[in-house]
Amino acid sequence: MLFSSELITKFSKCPSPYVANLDAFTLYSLFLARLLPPEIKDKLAQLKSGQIDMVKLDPVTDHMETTPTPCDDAIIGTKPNFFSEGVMGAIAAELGEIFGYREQNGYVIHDIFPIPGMEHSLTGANSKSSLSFHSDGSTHPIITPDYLLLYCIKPDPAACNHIALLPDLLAQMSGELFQLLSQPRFAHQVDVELAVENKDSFIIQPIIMRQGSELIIKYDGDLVTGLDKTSENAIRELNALIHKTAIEVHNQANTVLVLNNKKSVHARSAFQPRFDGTDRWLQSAFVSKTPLGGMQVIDIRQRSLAEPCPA
Ligand SMILES: O=C(O)CCC(=O)C(=O)O
Ligand SMILES: [Fe+2]
Repeated sequence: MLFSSELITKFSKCPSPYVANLDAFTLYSLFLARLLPPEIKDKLAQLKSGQIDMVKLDPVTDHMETTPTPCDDAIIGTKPNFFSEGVMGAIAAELGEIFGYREQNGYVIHDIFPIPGMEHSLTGANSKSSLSFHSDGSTHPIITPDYLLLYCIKPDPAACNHIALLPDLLAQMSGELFQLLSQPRFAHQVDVELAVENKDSFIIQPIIMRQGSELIIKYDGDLVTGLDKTSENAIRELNALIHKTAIEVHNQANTVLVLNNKKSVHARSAFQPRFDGTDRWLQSAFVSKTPLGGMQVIDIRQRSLAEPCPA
């Protein structure tokens, strides 16, 4: 749904989130959240209540970004205004609290674009390889995002997202497979972007687990391995199920995808990068539905300060 010109003006006045002190950005996001159109608020309410696990918003503006797509992290935050950041801040404020990881770069808005030399990496900066099914921050020792926001600044016709929802996976899963996936027989290698101290660290945990009275999934097709043959087979079966149930989502400029990051896994198809300023450009943000006590940038080194840990 296109925002009115009055809304676009207000969202464009959003302060920069690419600064050390996020107070101005998070405060203005609370102001913007109140202005979100009722249709968007309704969808977000359904997501919060668990009725649905994914929302795709139609383009919120017909503005086409003219700022060249960056191709390295040094030129982040160069758009003439922070409209998309304001939209994400408002949606995040409606769902809970926005946060980032100090180890990633400390920003609460992540710019995702192809980077030369990383065409086949296992990160969102890749392009010629597809990005495997995963949930974000699933190995982080302090907090895994409850919701993931993906704002498409510039699409690429070849690049689409695939999304598999946990309820669909569970509906088609055998009891045996469920029992295997819910046991701690899987090594989850810690994402390179999060592993500051030990690049080879991993944690042993199930893939499907319980959080309160709910089932959640923590998975990364590139980083999770089974500890024995039976667990390896379980991963193969899970992958087959994910591919069978996944839906394809094509982003357009200014569409926003909001996922329950603990009830879904997402992937991205391969595409050809050009590195000429016209490449695909997305922004992502993490949301915690549990208040973070002012810790918008999560730092593993301050772990004791973060206790008691949200799941
Ligand atoms: O580029 C995308 O569509 C998603 C990127 C992603 O999932 C990630 O960087 O974690
Ligand atoms: Fe992701």
